[in-house]
Amino acid sequence: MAILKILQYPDARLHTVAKPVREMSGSVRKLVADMAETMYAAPGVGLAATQVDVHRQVIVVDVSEPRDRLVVMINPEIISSSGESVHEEGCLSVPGVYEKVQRAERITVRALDVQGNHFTLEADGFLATCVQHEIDHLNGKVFVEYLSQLKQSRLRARIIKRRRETL
Ligand code: K1U
Ligand code: ZN
Repeated sequence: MAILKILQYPDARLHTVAKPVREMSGSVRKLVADMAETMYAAPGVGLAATQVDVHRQVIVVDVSEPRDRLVVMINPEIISSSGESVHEEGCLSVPGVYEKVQRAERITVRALDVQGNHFTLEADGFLATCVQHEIDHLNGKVFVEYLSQLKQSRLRARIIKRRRETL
């Protein structure tokens, strides 16, 4: 297993739209194992393949407290959603930034597991938020894009300033 490098906003590669996984090969299983290790090490509660510069539809999520309930979703698709909820979100690609985002409260997601079997996940609360955040990554969307244009440009300026200071 390996810890992968996580792309940092505003990297243009974070806006790449991921392609579906066509075959459940050894390289997909290795990617899943490396992504899980990277997420736990960060630490984070989710990670999308886009964030490690692999543009395939693969996400890993674990919102459990003992960090022992890994959910792997390949080619995830939200087939129904209802309600609205607002949670504070963070992102391993935008360190140090936490903002409230409104999303669906409950979702039903259809996906493949690492064996290539279809399964359906019904999620609500923070798990639903996290899965929606990760699926957004696969569609090339970073959570800060839900913020106003003013907040986004202030954020970009802050990140560029912080990077210049650490060079
Ligand atoms: O996709 C990512 O960048 C991971 C992100 C997922 C996420 C967090 C909060 C709301 C929606 C999606 C993170 O994991 S940021 C780190 C974080 O929130 C956290 C880390 C350790 C323990 C608990 C939370
Ligand atoms: Zn993120």
